[in-house]
Amino acid sequence: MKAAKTLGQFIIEKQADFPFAKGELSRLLRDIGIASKIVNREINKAGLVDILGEAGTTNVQGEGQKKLDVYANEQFIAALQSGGECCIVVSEENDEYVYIDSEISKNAKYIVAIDPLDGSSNIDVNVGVGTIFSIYRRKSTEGKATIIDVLQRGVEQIAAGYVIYGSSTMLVYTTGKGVNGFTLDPSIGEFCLSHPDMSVPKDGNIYSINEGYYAHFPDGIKKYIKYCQVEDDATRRPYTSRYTGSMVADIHRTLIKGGIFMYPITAQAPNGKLRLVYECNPIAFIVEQAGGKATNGYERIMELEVKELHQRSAIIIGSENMVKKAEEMLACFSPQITKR
Ligand code: P6P
Repeated sequence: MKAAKTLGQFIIEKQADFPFAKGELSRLLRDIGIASKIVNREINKAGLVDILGEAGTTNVQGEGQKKLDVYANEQFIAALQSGGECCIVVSEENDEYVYIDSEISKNAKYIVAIDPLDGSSNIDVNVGVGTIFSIYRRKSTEGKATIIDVLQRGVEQIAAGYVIYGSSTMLVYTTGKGVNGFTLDPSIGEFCLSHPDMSVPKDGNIYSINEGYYAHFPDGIKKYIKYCQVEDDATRRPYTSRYTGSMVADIHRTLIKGGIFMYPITAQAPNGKLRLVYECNPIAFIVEQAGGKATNGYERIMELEVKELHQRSAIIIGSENMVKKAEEMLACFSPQITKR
């Protein structure tokens, strides 16, 4: 039986993809892998010890922070601080970016944007939650990195990934040369290559959207939902609806089975709900690298201008042909009024 390839071995092997790499990115990815194993351990215990429930604080989104949110955020920031390869961390849990001002990080050239525990409202009901991360190279070459280094478009990402803490724990990432998935083997405490060269089927029959907001969706989205439900066409079977309320879980399913995930603008969220920097852009990078498509309904997610840390965006993402169909319906029934 062939020995499983660990994440560490894979990262080192792929380092050759970067002729000028001196191992910093490899170390950064390994730091993230280590922190996710620590977070995974606590999530698996969540039902057993009192680390559920509100931590009594709220994050920049004004959402009640669950203790695991706070714990996960601390673990990832600590891992990035000690790794010495990261100069700034942007986190959903921090109003401002975190500048890592330490001796070992003084020459660090990477910026990491992270949603440390996405979908955390699902923790109490044991539905998969996830970590999403995005890695940029700082644009400035000297002095202290600043907000200019952070506000980069998605096309500038050099790596992105997610960890899904579900029925098994997986880390899925890309450095721009395809997408690979690693499953945590608890018996050895290592992420092992389990899903090499992941690709999104061009077509699918699963649509994923919170239909509770149906009344508030743009007409084009309403038309697309009805298209999925085949109200007017005897030649097609209805699609299946799947929505967990945890973006990482819905995206992971889309990556493996195909389908479309949509979080459009609504009356309550006129700019969309999901965050561009640490949710939409990293997930878009992964899905595009797997052959899928990611837009806000009108423009490619990764080309959207990034104006602020916690900027929101609508997102329509998944199987290329399904996203194209949704875009057609938006163009027809909800033409873009102003360039976002
Ligand atoms: P709603 C979780 O809070 C999250 O950020 C994503 O993981 C998820 O896709 C979305 O929000 C769910 O939002 O409005 O459907 O509950």
